[in-house]
Amino acid sequence: MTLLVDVHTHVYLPRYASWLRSRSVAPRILVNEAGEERLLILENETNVGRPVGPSYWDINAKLSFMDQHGIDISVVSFANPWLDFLSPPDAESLARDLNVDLEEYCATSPSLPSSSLKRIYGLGLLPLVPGIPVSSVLEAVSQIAKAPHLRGLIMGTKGLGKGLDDDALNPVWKAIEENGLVVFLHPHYGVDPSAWGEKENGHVLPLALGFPFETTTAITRFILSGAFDRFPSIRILLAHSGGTLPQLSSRLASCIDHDPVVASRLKHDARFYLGKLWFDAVAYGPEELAFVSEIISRAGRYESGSTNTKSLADRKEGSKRMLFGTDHPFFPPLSSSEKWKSVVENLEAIDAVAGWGTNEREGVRAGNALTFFGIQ
Ligand code: 5CU
Ligand code: ZN
Repeated sequence: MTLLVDVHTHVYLPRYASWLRSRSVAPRILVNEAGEERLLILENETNVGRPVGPSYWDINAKLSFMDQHGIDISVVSFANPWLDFLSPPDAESLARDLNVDLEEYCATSPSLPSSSLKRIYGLGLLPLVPGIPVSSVLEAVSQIAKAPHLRGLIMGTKGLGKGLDDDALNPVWKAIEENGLVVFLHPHYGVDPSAWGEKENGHVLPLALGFPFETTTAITRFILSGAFDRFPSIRILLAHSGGTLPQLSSRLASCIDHDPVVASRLKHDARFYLGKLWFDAVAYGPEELAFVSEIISRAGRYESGSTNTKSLADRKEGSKRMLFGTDHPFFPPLSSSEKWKSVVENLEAIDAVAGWGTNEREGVRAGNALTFFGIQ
């Protein structure tokens, strides 16, 4: 039996939860009339908020979720909205303290039976807020690089306030690349809520569509800035299987072909850059996983002008850049004893992809993540 490694699983460590409790506007944790804590993080979220509890901050709750679902190792990351709402001094000191807290959280996790591997590794935080000196961000990169159980960092889409195509981020990408850290790119803001109309649809449109659109725009802007040409070894993992980038990549390439400014900035066809990315397998369906794996494997071939269709072989090759995830503790079941539907669906999807064999399924469940994060 092979391992199962979860690369998309979040925490709000106690120090962060305390910040949220101290606030009177979102993001915040409030206590409702029934005396229960609720989490309010998304703009326009109803005042009811969502349930929040030990699974966000207590390592035993994380481990018991892992045990219930057969997850051997988790690579945990801070949940949105990270430090985006803080002043530069607060962001700097909280990033430093939270990275220490996360290293300790991972270090105190048990080892896998008969192994020197830990059950929990982590992705730290950078103080990415407008107005912060880049030197402070670089200090956080070095801090993370020195922490034995942190393998990279989670990042939202705003950068220093101007997005991921901001030239001011160049020294940050360089330091991340040189230190071999992984960037987990994750959404929080979605898109302009006016896109969702007036019907009451709860969180469905912002989460199902807004989140992936946000990731798509952020990584596309990164690609269009030529950042992959400047930092060819940077390793970026995209949340939610890359949003809509795989589906739109040929349209993107076509639009670039007709835009001399962007075309002259890039060394490669836009689809080439998809082959430099990694994608979580949090897509909830086998057809989506099949499609993403096929597209990312074909990415590099477009430059030769040949896209020769080899679907099944492509799916196998592309699966090497896909990694299982759960999004715990978001989307909990209604009863505490149930298995989490999101986890079950994502595992069943991996099992059902046509054209993936045992090697590909085991790779996506664990092997790819172990290699990607250097867990060995
Ligand atoms: O789908 C997700 O990744 C999430 C997340 O991480 N945070 C959140 O607020 N909702 C959904
Ligand atoms: Zn998430």
